[in-house]
Amino acid sequence: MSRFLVSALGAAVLLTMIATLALAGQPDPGQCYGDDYVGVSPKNLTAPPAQQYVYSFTLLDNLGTPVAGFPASQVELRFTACNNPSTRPSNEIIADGDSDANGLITWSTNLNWGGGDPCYVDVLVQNAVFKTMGDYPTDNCGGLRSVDEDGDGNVALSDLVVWQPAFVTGGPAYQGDLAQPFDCASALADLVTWQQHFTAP
Ligand SMILES: [Ca+2]
Ligand SMILES: [Ca+2]
Repeated sequence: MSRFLVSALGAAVLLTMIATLALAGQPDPGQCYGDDYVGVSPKNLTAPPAQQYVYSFTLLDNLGTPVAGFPASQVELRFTACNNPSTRPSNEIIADGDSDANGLITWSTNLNWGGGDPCYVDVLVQNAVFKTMGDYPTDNCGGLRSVDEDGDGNVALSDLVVWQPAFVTGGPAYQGDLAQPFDCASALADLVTWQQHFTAP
């Protein structure tokens, strides 16, 4: 091998190492992962904890190492595709807190609003799309779940009127599948979640 080739190879290896190190510690869209669907409720703070909606996303860098302490303000759920009535305070909702030691970042407090919708929802990290949750009917299970189905800010019998046909006919899931973990099916467990939010203070 010529001396030139050896030094060129050495430089290439060095550049790759530098690039790898530069990206280490930053969330990598190819490594990060999260839940496939999200649910919201205007009673998410008062419903029994096991029935409260939580959206989880895990931040990993290019080496698969957890990114801890990543600021909540830079990780958002984006609802711009959602057009049904809703009480969400804004179209981009930041996480509840910074990522933990495992890179886990969650939304629950900030999902305290209502309105079901067939829309897709994006996960943004520093304004870049890291994940897109499916919309209905492109994804048969897609869409934003809410015990406040009609998005008027109350969990009331009018929402049960929306849930009931989805239960009887088996869809759409975004209206009938209200219990986490979302399984795409509409069953009595989903009615229990609705009831627990309905009776919460
Ligand atoms: Ca309602
Ligand atoms: Ca279900």
